[in-house]
Amino acid sequence: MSTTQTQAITPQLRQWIVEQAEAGHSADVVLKSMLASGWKEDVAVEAMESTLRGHLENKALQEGLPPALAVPDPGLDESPLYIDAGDRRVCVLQAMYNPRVVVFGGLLSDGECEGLIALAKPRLARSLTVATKTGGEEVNADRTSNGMFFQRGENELVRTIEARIARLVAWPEENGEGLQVLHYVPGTEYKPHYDYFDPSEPGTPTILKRGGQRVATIVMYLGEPDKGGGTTFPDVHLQIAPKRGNAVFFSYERPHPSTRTLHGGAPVLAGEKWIATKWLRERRFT
Ligand code: PD2
Ligand code: ZN
Repeated sequence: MSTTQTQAITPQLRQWIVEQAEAGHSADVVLKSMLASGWKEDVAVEAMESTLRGHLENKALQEGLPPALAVPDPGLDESPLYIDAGDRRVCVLQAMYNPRVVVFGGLLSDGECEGLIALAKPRLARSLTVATKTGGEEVNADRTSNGMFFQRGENELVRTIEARIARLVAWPEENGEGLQVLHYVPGTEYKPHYDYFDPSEPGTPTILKRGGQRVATIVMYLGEPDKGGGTTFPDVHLQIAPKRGNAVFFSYERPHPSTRTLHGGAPVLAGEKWIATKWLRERRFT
């Protein structure tokens, strides 16, 4: 086949790709075999990606999983060391694909961390969680921090950070819930949980009216504890150190444990931990 001709991704090709995957051949092996048969690399990669994505989605739906949603994501295909987040260059320290977890260095300056803490301090109260039975809010023994919410765009510092995050993970600012600041002292923690709303809970339809599902979370570390207080992902035995100015981003394309996004804030053992959490919804959050 001439290289100037467009190569068509036929149903037969898609079926062959699925058969190879089901026979246990790795993506690398299948790609090499396609290249050896004269497929152009970009066409082969696109054929494999779209076919396997579609195949996995069909399987997931057959197994009764909720459909996959579009999610925010920092573009890391070319493994950049830094991302231009508009007003700041943010470092990519670590990236994982399943679950999708990205650790950023220097998302916030020390001054911004201190500014958020100072604005939040007078407004702290015992943290609540969403009451999934009713769609309201409740005190929860699994979450023993104190916290507060800023309104979206409430002040210049909040607006700056919201714009930076929107650019960093390519997701509209208006889809974000208000920034939440949390304060943990020794002994307090946030036990492992999922940030999405469980579709089987009776209060979930009410919650979803305000912008649909949560699809991603960014936890920004504002103040470092001396010991403990890492953000944990128990399914994959991952723990992120709560280093000031750094942040962990994770996304979940369906409200289901198969995303492996179970996560928690480990108990603080010494010193104080301050974080700011930003939850991102499917649509405009109202
Ligand atoms: O404090 C944390 O590290 C943490 C852990 C899990 C925060 C959240 N979840 C959250 O705010 O959703
Ligand atoms: Zn969480």
